[in-house]
Amino acid sequence: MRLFKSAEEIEDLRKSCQITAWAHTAAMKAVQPGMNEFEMEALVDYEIRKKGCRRLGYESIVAGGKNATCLHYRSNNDTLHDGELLLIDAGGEYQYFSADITRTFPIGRKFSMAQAKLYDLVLKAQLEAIAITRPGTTLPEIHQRACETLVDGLLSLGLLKGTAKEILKSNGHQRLYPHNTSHWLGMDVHDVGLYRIQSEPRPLEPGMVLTIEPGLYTQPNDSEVPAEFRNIGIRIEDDILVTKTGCEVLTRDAPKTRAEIETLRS
Ligand SMILES: [Mn+2]
Repeated sequence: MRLFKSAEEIEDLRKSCQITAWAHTAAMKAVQPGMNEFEMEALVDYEIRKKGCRRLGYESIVAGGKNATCLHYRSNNDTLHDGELLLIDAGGEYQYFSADITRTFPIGRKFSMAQAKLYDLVLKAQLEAIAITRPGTTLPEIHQRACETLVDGLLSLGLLKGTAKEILKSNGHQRLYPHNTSHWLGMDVHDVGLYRIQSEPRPLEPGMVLTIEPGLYTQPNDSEVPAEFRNIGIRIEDDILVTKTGCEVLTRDAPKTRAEIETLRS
């Protein structure tokens, strides 16, 4: 019952996604070097609640700079520095339905060259994964598409060595992309519902809602990563409704191209 959303449930999710998208946009406008992560956490919380969400769907991740390379960072109490990125993973809950959005943007005015290259790659992987999301597609196929795009890009940027085929087979990219691309979304942020039926990946059907959230995370001491690319954590996450003919990005109001983000930061 919870895996397939009714028309009324989709309207509630649409609302939580829209409110959460506005809150992320407000955060992009508001951040300034010298602020603390908890100030940004409070701002997102306020923006979500003031539009009618009664609570958050989960504890927010507000991670500046190297903190974003720690996947489940929850301390949210560090100072934000110019030249670094801020990753916010936060979602409001409206009528018990939770959104789940991640955006990553500069604390200063612009992405550095290295940050921009990794950001554009994550966005490309996300857009390509969204493009194949329709009835019949499976979550492993979506993950595979995201991984293929990331690996191709990481090879050309010099963060991985070898051939794409070998890397994908041996999961050599897991060092930089250590999590999955999707989960079900609804009353719980990781909603209930089987991912496999008789051990086979379950094909998507209209009315299902999932996240698509590729990312890249480079560690400070990773000698295989060129120095300018180290200590960067980027994730871009949207909430996707499967429709009869394709999909609808419920969180489309949250800006995610570099041009849109840098306009908000200027
Ligand atoms: Mn998520």
